Amino acid sequence: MFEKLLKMWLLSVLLVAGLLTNAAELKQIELEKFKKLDLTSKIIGKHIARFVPVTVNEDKLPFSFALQKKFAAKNKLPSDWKLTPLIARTTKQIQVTFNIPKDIDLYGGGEVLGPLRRNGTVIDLWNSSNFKYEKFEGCRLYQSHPWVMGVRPDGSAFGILFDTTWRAKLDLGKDGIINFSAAGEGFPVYVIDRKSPQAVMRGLAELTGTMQLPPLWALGYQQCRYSYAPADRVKEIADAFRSKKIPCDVIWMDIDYMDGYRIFTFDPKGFANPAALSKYLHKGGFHGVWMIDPGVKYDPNYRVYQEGTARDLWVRTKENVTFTGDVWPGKCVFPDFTMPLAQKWWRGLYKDFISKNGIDGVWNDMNEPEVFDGPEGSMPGDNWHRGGGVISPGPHLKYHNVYGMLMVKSSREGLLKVQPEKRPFILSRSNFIGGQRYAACWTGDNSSTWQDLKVSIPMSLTLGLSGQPFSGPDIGGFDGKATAKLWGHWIASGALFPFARAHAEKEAPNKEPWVFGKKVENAVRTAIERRYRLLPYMYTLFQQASLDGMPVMRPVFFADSKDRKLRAEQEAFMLGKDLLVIPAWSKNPALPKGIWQDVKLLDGKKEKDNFQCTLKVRGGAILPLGKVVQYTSPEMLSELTLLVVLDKDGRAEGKLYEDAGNGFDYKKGQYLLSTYQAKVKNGRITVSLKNAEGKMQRPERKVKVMVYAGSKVYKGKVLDGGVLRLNKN
Ligand code: NBV
Repeated sequence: MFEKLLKMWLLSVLLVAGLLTNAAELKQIELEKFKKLDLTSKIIGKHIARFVPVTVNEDKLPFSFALQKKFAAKNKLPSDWKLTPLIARTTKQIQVTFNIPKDIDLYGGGEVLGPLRRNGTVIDLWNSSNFKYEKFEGCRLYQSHPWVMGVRPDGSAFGILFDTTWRAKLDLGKDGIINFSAAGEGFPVYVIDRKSPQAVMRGLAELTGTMQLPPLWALGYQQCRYSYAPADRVKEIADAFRSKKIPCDVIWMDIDYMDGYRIFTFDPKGFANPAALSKYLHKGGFHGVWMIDPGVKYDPNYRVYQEGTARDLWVRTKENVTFTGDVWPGKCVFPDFTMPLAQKWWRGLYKDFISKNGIDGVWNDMNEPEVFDGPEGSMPGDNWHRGGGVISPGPHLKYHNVYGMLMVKSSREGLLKVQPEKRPFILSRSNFIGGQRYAACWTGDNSSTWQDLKVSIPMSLTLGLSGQPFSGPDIGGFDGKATAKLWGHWIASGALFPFARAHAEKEAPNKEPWVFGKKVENAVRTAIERRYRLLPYMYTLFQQASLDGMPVMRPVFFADSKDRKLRAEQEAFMLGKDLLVIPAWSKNPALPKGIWQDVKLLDGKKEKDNFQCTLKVRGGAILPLGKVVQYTSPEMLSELTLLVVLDKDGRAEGKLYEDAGNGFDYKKGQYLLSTYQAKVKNGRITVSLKNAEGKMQRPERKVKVMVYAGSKVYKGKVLDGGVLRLNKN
């Protein structure tokens, strides 16, 4: 009864205030004067301030979806604090404005199309499916990140987090004004002001948390299509990878494995025995990831529908009846993930699904949610979510942007419950800032075009700068026909993204690595072998990201944030701080100053094939490389290679993180974080283990060392932990 009254009251207030308008039903509302709001301004962390309109009780802030925890106010704002917002409201919306000097470069804003440097762009924060990126004039995609980072000419930086889930617009005006306008109630604004972009990224991680360390297999190369079906086709694809000796860790099962697109079911003909399929995959060294959408088929004879209906868990319309909308299975109902009961039930659905069928990972798609016959391809903004616990009841307009996030949070918890000894792997199309805590991300339905290949780089860089380190595109392009040349170039850079998976649309011709002829097949093998060789370095970067939020894939300007020439570079990119990747098609990339040594990764193999990216290692770095294997396993580190590039003083240092590759023993110290160093003294290069952290036993293994010093390369071998001395002559 209370809930009903509350709902009626809130709906009437919102309707009067015009807050429930969405683009489709925009009424012409008279332009009103903005009323400036007084703010409570406090320091809540190291160089992190919080600004809250006095209309919002600072001691009882609404639950934040973005933040990983609550932050208590610590101190007053110091008098020299630079960035303070102006917050104002009309009855229709809240506006937050920052006046910033014009010479600041802006980044972030999450999953968007367009350039890395985002000055002058406008982002509509309303999670939307966007097939071929064709709709919404390039300003809206599947995820929302109300966040912007600014880099000043001197290399210092700031970040602004607008902590609201309501539909919003982020306008990064050319004229030095950042303007964020949102429907809904007042909300806190967080400002991080620190010495460097890296320090700001750490601040964002302090606020919104980090990606949990994924299982090692999720870093391997992955093959997908809509859909590999029936099960025999899945096996055929897996077998082809092994017989052609193209490394691969994961095969993906898209919606056609289901029985009539009913989630948590299997097609009785094509996938009669999913457990046997999983067993087959596992035997070949593969893992299987299977799709689960949020739409539940409206079918009184279907268990999932029956259970959710009996528990009364579906999203409702404003008239308080169950909302239905069309998706793949036809008419569907949608779990109201704001309800703790719906979350609990959803978690439980994974129990049998995972344990009986040997499923390794889950792919949550369509979770904006996409609704074919709904306004702007989703649910009406005035649909009603009932909430519960920390989440208050509210309209879809308030919870739309976190629908996907709530779904993947619950999926992750479900997986953890069934297999507490395994690290969950979930890939999600929709999400919200902070969602890196629950799922990885791919950038949705792109096309096999050069434009989409090129934009995949600023897209993943921007996601990294918005807190999500684990992302990548559909390699090769989802929609349409790929030419051999395009596919070859796409895999060359795509294989070096944090998430590396090729995909193809249902109607598209086959796009497996071997369908484009021998030349491309060989280039694909080389590109993927390079990834596997780099996996120890990449896994070390993932571990760092899981601790402090530093992106795995980074913009070139991270190499020198004072060098303004690097600020817009979006063809070349960095993996960590030591490896620069330059696609073969990149004409004149802006590169950092200093020693950047061209390197090869594959012994005795030609890496020059017109497709491969140029790889450059920073002077002063040591990169740990593994053996080329067909799929991730401890075998890859049975022999370690240290690729050393000396700096101008003849020194270098680098780290290697290793653990069991799955499970949580690493949290109890079962890992090894080794720091290797190289020094030149009296005409001799010494390479040694500087120190090590963690309780894991150091494997008995050989270390091959390759030292680049000027124009010469010195090679040697040593037992891991020992000291190698090479004569420099
Ligand atoms: O499940 C089918 C596809 C999937 O392959 C794709 O990756 C998702 O982005 N899904 C969208 C629905 C249909 C897209 C045309």
